[in-house]
Amino acid sequence: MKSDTKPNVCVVGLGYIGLPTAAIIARAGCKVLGVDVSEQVVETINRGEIHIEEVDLDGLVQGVVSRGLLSAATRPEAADVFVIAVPTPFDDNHAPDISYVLSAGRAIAPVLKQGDVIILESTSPVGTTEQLRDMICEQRPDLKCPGRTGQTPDISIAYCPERVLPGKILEELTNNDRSIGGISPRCARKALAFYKRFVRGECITTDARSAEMTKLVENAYRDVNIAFANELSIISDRMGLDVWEVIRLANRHPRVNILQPGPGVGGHCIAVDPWFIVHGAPEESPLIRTARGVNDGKIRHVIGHAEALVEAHPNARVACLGLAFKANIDDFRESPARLVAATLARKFGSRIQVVEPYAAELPIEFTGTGATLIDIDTALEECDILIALVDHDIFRVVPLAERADKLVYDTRGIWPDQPKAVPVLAEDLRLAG
Ligand code: SAJ
Repeated sequence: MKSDTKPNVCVVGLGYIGLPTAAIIARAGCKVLGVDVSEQVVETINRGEIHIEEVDLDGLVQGVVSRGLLSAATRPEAADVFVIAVPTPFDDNHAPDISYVLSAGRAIAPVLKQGDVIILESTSPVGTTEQLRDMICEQRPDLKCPGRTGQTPDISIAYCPERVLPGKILEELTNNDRSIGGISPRCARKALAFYKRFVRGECITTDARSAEMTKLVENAYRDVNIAFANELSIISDRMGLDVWEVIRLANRHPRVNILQPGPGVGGHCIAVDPWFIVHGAPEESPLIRTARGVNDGKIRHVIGHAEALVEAHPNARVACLGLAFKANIDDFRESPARLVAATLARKFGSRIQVVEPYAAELPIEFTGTGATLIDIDTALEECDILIALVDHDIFRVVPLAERADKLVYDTRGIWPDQPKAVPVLAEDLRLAG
């Protein structure tokens, strides 16, 4: 790849990160081939359409596909830069599964040539980029791999995690700073030159292992801080305090910035990535492990409270507000709100209604429960109990006048003006019932 010509790029994995990344690289003028194992995803993208929801992504993909800069296929082809953005889930024991990363490496190995740059973006346990390198070395003994030879390597390999927020992916892909961890400093420099083409944020080079850990640490930091807020909310319930009032006041301190309690932590990153650290250093990570337990425990706490409230009012109709894992998005995967609503639906059947403006129908686990999907106006007209599970703007703006006579369990603190007539302790609710 000559530095003055635009590289051809192959992006492996066209999910929530891979597709926006491929589109942004194409917008910068590089010819991009997106690769995905799903024929359906490939066909959708080749039509200029998208299979995921993300602000402004549809127009961008449509534009770069119609200009011939982005196309998709199920198999990689020769390119100058390869970007791997495939999932790294964990198993039942919270052990990370890097098999998708390794199969992506196996898929690109046959088309690699001298001068190519391989970049791993998937969130990965420390050491994964080196494992990827070792695997490529085995597949292509004819290529000199970085860190495995004293000579100048034929290819460069680096780790460069994304750190974008769903709902703001395109903006953050361009503007956020990036850590770029090379297997060697030379690899980092090659990857840096590539990211400079489309990233406006600062790109900071380091080694691959530090970059891998940085990504995990960022999400563990947030998890630990949300756990603090969630623990405060459980303590406040016990003491009969309004946790949002306490946090609001504490945050007036110039060096205190407590996050917001909620029904637990959802999504595919913050509730997952801390386990990669715990798995790598189990004895040394009691705080990070405990934070995971506190945040998962908060889901059970909310279910217990909600069940007690519904049981205490046998004739009341109940609206669960929200299924998404956070505000103003249509992503229901790994969502505490969805788990709470489904648990209530299984237990209380048709007494439970769900309001989710981002859903066309209820997810599969609601089938046969008798629960139905209704809109917010119907909920406000027909339901007696409101359980606020997601802080969607459309819920926030409901004025007090329309909910003053309701029993409200607000797990997100969206209605600070709600009269606190509802007993807060599950024990109190049982007594009240
Ligand atoms: N949440 C709270 N209270 C808060 C903040 C969040 O309960 O004060 C909950 C949310 O409701 C949600 C969960 O935490 O259920 C996660 O939401 P989030 O907005 O904190 O983060 P994600 O999962 O959408 O994206 C995170 C981001 N990481 C950090 O902020 C450190 C993002 O920058 C990463 O790129 C992304 O994970 C990722 O892909 O790793």
